[in-house]
Amino acid sequence: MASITHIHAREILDSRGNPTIEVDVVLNSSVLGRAAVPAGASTGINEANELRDGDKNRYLGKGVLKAVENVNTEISEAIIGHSVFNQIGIDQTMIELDNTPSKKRLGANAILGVSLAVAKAAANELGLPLYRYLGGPGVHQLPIPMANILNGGAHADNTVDIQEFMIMPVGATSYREALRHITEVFHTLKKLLKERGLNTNIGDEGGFAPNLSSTDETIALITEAIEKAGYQPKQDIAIALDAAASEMTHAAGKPNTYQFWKSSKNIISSEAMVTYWTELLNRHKTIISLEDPLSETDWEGWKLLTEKVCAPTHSTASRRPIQLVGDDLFVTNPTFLQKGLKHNIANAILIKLNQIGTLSETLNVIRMAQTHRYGVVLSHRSGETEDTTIAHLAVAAGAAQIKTGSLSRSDRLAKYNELLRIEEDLENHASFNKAASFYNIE
Ligand code: 2PG
Ligand code: MG
Repeated sequence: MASITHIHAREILDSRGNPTIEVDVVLNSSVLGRAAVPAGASTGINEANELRDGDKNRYLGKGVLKAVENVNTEISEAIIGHSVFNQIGIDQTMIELDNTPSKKRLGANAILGVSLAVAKAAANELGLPLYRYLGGPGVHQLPIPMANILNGGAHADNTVDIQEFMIMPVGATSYREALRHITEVFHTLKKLLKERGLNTNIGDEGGFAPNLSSTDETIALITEAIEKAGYQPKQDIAIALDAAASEMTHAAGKPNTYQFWKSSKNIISSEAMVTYWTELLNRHKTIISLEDPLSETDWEGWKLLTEKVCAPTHSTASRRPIQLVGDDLFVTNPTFLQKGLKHNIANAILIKLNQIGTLSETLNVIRMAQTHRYGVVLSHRSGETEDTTIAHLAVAAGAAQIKTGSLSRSDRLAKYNELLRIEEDLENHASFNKAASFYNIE
């Protein structure tokens, strides 16, 4: 039996220079599994709890030494001796040991670090890449990137309200080609920004962060970059947005109201926000996907928008339904996804491992979404590391969409490059197509 003999956690730094936790799991065969945990900036209120020290004398309170200590003592004691292949049992042991609904006693960051390092050690023990260990012999689907090329909101100090403007290479026939298409658009956008005297500095996820005056102007600029790079907007490259609207509710200071806080002082109602989105989608047919257009507490607003833009009966011949992705709304949690399924809210879920805190719970939520034909988008966090687990998980789970930032910054490219290796490993069995990604709206 391949059993766990040693677990060691350490404090490392993420892409924003903030501390995060990395865990090594060692087996009796001396095989090692190592995983690092990411961290968000626009975090949902119902996310699993990230344990930080709060000691202002270290890393401005952001140290994770308590989480490290929890892994090196309590969690190690409970897990050492387990078979490395008993992923569900190990995850369950940690959940019970923590014994809080939000994993706040031991820290979801501590628990997730161990959970992922266990899976990696198991894959290494078998001599398999992680995606094959997690997905089995039948996996072959490469995900379509949802690549962030322009940053705003809480991810950049500019005048852009919407957090993420992303492009999706829906017309490409392989992952390798898809990556080339979006990278060419990224470089073309840089050229356009330069020509117009706009800033080409980048935000947290590697997208550009210029000062633009409106969402329409930003979309027009990205559309121009798509065309100038030689692609057809919508058919070859579609646009996806993440509004991160919970942040707009925080800015407004009142539930179910919104403020586009960087460009306007006006506070608008949930109904007005729904109208804003339906009009925007009507003006820009290139948009295929919209994430968190409303806040995490505004279920009524979500329901109204879903009725207006998701149901095929509401679409016209010229306009397919839109993918509506719940991030803060669902927080990778079966309870919230269940509520969404019950009330027909949204039609896709963003999957972030650290929102729920273990690998096996994440796999369950993905399965639940797929069973109900909700789209699945595997996602990074704005604070990342060189860890490439999400690239493997996207392929293993057949998620078929991955959101992992821009075409710059090694923390983001680590995932894109890993997908190139996976595609190569699958040889001519790798498939890549839009239909597999958008079964929820096709
Ligand atoms: C999001 C994510 C990732 P953060 O809102 O989708 O892009 O941001 O990690 O800051 O929550
Ligand atoms: Mg989001």
